[in-house]
Amino acid sequence: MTAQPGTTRAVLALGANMGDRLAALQGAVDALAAADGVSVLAVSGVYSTDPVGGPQQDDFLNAAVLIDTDLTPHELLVLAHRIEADHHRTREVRWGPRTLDVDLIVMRTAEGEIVLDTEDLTLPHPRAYERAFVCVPWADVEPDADLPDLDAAGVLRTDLQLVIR
Ligand code: PH2
Ligand code: MG
Ligand code: MG
Repeated sequence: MTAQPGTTRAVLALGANMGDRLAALQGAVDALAAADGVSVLAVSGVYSTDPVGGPQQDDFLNAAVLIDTDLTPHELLVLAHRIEADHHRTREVRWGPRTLDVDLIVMRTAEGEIVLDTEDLTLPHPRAYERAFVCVPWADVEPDADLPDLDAAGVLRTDLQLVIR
């Protein structure tokens, strides 16, 4: 589905594997809902997932959020980073453990999908379609989204476990 004229629809992916993971995901949703220029339309279930990539680390909780926003992609990125920082997120190890990760997955205007490749932001998210921990929650919030066949080889969902709906 596309956004209303003048607004942008966006899918955000949330992840956490340190500290109180569920509180961090809920805190991110609350912060998005409270932010100027953002309306939260839907929140996925919360999934327990095996870590993908990076060092050996604890399981993640992952979720997805569908929003409408007046923010530009970079304004939304700044908001995502602010929400991460508010949850004591540090960036020591790429793909390493984190208290909260808020990733921009796709953004769409009435004109279509926003395609962007800048130093700090690439849209659509370059690895989203390979990651069951992104696509499965995404399908919750956008059942009509054009997602890969999640049961097909290459996108495993055996590591996914729905913990809250
Ligand atoms: N995020 C990563 C790296 N690996 N694995 C899971 N299961 N969930 C994540 O959110 C995740 C990951 C980098 O952002
Ligand atoms: Mg991130
Ligand atoms: Mg990430």
